[in-house]
Amino acid sequence: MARYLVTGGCGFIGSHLIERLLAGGHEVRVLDDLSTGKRENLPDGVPVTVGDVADAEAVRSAIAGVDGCFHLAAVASVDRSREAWLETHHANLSGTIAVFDAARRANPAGPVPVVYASSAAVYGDNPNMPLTEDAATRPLSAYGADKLGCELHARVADGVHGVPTAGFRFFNVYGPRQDPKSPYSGVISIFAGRIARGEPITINGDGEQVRDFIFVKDLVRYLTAAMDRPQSGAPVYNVCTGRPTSVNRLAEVLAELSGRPLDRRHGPARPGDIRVSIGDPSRLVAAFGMSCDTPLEDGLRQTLAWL
Ligand code: NAD
Ligand code: UD2
Repeated sequence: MARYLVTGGCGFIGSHLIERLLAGGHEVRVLDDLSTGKRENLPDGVPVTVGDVADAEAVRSAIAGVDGCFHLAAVASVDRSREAWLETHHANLSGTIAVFDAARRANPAGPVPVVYASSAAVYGDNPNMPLTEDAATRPLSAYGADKLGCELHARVADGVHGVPTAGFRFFNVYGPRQDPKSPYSGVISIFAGRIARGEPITINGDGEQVRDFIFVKDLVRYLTAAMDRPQSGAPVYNVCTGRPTSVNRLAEVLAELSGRPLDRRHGPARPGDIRVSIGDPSRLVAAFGMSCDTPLEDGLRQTLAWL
């Protein structure tokens, strides 16, 4: 049994991670500003401190005495990072440095490990698919630039301050509790919500753009495995399946699984939309001995069942 701090624990991915940690008998506490997260995402009894992860004092007090920290708090939206550049930078990069810094003195036994969320957004418009971790990083957004900054500061945390870290570049994550009503939500939760309510969906452009969709319950297994075996050298891993799915195909499968007719409209392509995003999961599989193996249909069924 260990004690963990989960920043952003009231969010979509954080709530699944906490479910897994509690099932493993661990003690969990959360730091979250509830900007997109909800307390209802968590079972009763999980202590939540409402605070900003960029507030160094709030982080120091939340992390005191834990055995490790899962750092997921961020403004998880490329659009928001364009609208509120400096504000999202505080949360996304300064917040991460605050966590690494506090991890140095979190425990009298020494620095504690930090497992943190990065993003496929660090690759930007790199066209060399599938993307390996060694592919060039060329972020196109403030969000992607800040996630890359987190990875650079993880090297400082490890090399200069002895804080073990592991970073995970999530591709397109989906599953229950991804808010279908948020305009910043992923395509799966938007389509699933609209199709289930019998509303039309809008496909941006021709719909033949592809993504590498990962089911949230597959993802959280890597986070806990990395915490169990902290490594030096600030490694980063793609979290992806290596399998492409087009937006058109996604819409068709969702309509079929929900037993609803598909009312699909095509809008203009989203400015700056990436045509193909596929990751190479080889390093992830080699390091952890497991792959993201939930078939898309099964993950979509679970997502629809939650609505
Ligand atoms: P989410 O919005 O559901 O969760 C983020 C959580 O962080 C929320 O509970 C929010 O209230 C909290 N938060 C935001 N700003 C904060 C601040 N300044 N201080 C404290 N708490 C704050 O999003 P998610 O999809 O669960 O994302 C979790 C992590 O995964 C984020 O770091 C995100 O960038 C990363 N990520 C997600 C995806 C995806 O497809 N969902 C892809 C790549 C990376
Ligand atoms: C994802 C992440 C983003 C960043 C980026 C990295 C989400 C929500 N966003 O952006 O944070 O990590 O990857 O490259 O996970 N679409 C439609 N109709 C809709 C909504 C979306 O056609 O109503 C299309 C959209 O134009 C895109 C695809 O679906 O081609 C996926 O869109 P998304 O917003 O879910 O994710 P993405 O890959 O743009």
